Amino acid sequence: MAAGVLLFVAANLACLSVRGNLVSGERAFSIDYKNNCFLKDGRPFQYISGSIHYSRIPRYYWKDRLVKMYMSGLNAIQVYVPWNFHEAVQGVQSFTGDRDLEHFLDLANQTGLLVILRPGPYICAEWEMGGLPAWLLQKPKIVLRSADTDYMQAVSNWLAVLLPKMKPWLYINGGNIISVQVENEYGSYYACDYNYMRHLRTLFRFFLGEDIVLFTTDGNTDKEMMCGTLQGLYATVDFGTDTNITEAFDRQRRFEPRGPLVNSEFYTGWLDHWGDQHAMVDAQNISRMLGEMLTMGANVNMYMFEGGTNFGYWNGADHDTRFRSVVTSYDYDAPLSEAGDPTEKLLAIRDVIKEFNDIPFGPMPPATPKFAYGFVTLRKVGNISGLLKTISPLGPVKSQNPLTFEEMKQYYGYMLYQTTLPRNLSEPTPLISPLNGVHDRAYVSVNGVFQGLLERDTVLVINITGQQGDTVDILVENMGRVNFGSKIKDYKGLLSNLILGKDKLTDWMIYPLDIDGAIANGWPHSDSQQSFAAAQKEPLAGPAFYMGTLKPNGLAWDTFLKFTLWMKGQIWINGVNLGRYWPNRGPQQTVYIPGPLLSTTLPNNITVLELEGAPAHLRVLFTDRAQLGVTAEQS
Ligand code: 6GJ
Repeated sequence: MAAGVLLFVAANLACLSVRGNLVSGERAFSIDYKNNCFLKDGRPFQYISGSIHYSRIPRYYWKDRLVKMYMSGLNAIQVYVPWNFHEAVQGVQSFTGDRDLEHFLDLANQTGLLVILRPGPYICAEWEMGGLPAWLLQKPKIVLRSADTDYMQAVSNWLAVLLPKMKPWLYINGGNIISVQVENEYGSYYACDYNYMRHLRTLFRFFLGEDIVLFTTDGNTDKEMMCGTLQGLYATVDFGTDTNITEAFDRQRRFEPRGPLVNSEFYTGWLDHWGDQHAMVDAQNISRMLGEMLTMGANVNMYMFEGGTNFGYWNGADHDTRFRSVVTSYDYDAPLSEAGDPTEKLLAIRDVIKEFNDIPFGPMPPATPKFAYGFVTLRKVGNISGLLKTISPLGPVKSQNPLTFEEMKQYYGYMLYQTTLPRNLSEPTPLISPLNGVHDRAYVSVNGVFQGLLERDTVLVINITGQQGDTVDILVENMGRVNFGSKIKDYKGLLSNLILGKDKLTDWMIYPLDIDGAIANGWPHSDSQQSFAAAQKEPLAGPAFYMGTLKPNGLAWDTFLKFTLWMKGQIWINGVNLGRYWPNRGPQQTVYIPGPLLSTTLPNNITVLELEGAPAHLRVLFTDRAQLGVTAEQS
C-alpha cells in the first residue's frame, strides 16, 4: 500500500477508537474535526453510499432498487431533488406519484438506508437544464446560479416549499437524512458569486436548523474548490478512477484541514450522448480504488449506483465544442442496470464493501423478469399539420418573427412554426439558419412533403423547393437544455429568423403542441371515429404519428422496444412518455419499458412520433434485453 495511503490510514484510524458521550438514545449526526470522521449518535460513522435518482425510476420500482442497494452493503444513498421535476410550471409544485419524495425517503428509511440529500437548486445530473425550471428564462436578463434578484426570488420561493418538507426527515429529527449538499459543483460555474452561496447557506440554515451537516461538492481542481466552497459548508470533492486518490484528498485537506475525507461522486460509469460510443468503466479499477478509499476511512458515494431512465423530455445536454444531447437511458454502466438488474460490477463492489461493512444476510434480489413480446406493426395516424386541432387545441400565435418556446410558454417537447413561401422556388433554394438559431432540430416540410432538417451547430442550411403560397411547416424539437457549464441558459425554438435565399421568412403561425396532453387523454386510440384510412396512403417521410397495440398476454414484465430502421422520435405506451429513440445515431438502440406500465388484460396503446421517416415495415420489436452500445456506423 502506497505511503500516502498509509499516512491517511494512520490519520483516520484514530476515528475508529473515539467514543461519543451522547445521552443513550439521542440521535445526532455531526463532524468530528478532532478525529477526522463523521459521528452518528456519538460513534464514528463511515458512509458507503450510492446515487439513485427517484425521478428516473417509476415509483413502483423504488423499493426494488433500494433493497438491492441495501443488500449490496450500502448504508446510505445520495439523492438529487430536481426542482423542475416538481415545479415544471411556476408556482405549481407537485409531490405526488413519481414525484412523492417523502414516500421515497420513507421507503429508504424502511429499508435501513440513510440519505445524503442534494436539493441544489442546481443539480447538473444530465437532467434538463441541470434541474432548473425553464420558466426562469422568462426573464431574459436573469443570471442563473447567482445572487441575481429574479433568480434568488424564485430559489427562495422553491426552497421555502421544499426544505420545510425535508426538515422532519433529518436524522436528528427522527428521519434518515444525515447531510444536505448546497448547490452542486458551483466551482465549475463561471459566475463564482460568493453572495449567491451565502444566500443559499442562510436559506438552508433558516429552514433546516443549525445541527444538520451542510456540505459542498466540487470537481478536483483548486479553481473549482476556490469558487465552490464557503465557510460553514463542509467542502468535499468528487473524482473517478482516472484520478490519484492521495492527490484528490490532499486537495480536500487544503480546504478542510480537519474532518472526514469525502468523495461525493466516485464515478462507477459515465453518461452517453447521442452519437457517442457507449461509455463503460472497468469494474476492477472501481473495486480497487473503492477499497483504497475505504481503507483510508474515507466516505464514498458511488455515482451512479442505479442510473435509471430519462423519461419524457427530462434528458439534459452538454455544450463544449458543440451541442450534444444526452440519451434516454441513464444506465450509466452502473452497478444496477437501468432496469435494476444486479451486474458483475455490483458483485465486485459488494465483495469490497464486505471488508468494511456487514453485508445483510440473505440473497441479492434477482433481476426483474423480462419478456420479449415480439413484433407489433403500427399504422400511420397522420402528419403533424393535419392533426393540429387535436394536438394544438388552443390554436396558433401569429407573429411577424419566430417566438421561442419560452416566449410561447411551452418549455418542453415540440413546437410547429408555419409560414408560406414568398415566391416560386423553381430551383432548390437554400433555407438558412444564419445565426445558428435552430434549437435544436427543425424538420422542414413544404405542402406536407418532407424536405429535410436543420440541426443546431451541425446543419445550418438545406435546399428546399416549392411554389409561392405553399405552406412551410417547420417542426422544432427541444432536445433537452444544457445541464453543465456557462450555456445552461438554453433557450429553445427558432431563436432567430430563417433566411430563404435572400429573403427573411416572416409572418409566422406558431403552434404550441400539447402532444402529451392529447395522448394522456387517450388519443389517437380513443378516436374511434377516425380510422385514419387516408393516412395509410401517405408517404412515410417526415414527422408523423403512428399507432398500434400490444395485445395483453397476462404478463406485465419489463421489456425493451427496438426501432429497427426507424430514424428518430418519441414513444408513448398507455399514455406515458418513455422518452426519445434515435437508432439512426445510437448508441442506444432500445428503449426501456417498465413492466408496471403494461396492462395484463387490456390492449396496450403504442403511440410513436417519428420525426424523419418510418420504415416500410412499420414494425417495432419488444425484446427482452437492452441494446445500449451500437452506434449507426456499427449497426
Ligand atoms: C458531475 O460533475 C455532476 O455533479 N458530473 C458530471 N459533470 C460534467 C463534467 C464535464 C466536464 S458528468 C456526471 C456527473 C453528474 O452530472 C453530476 O451531477
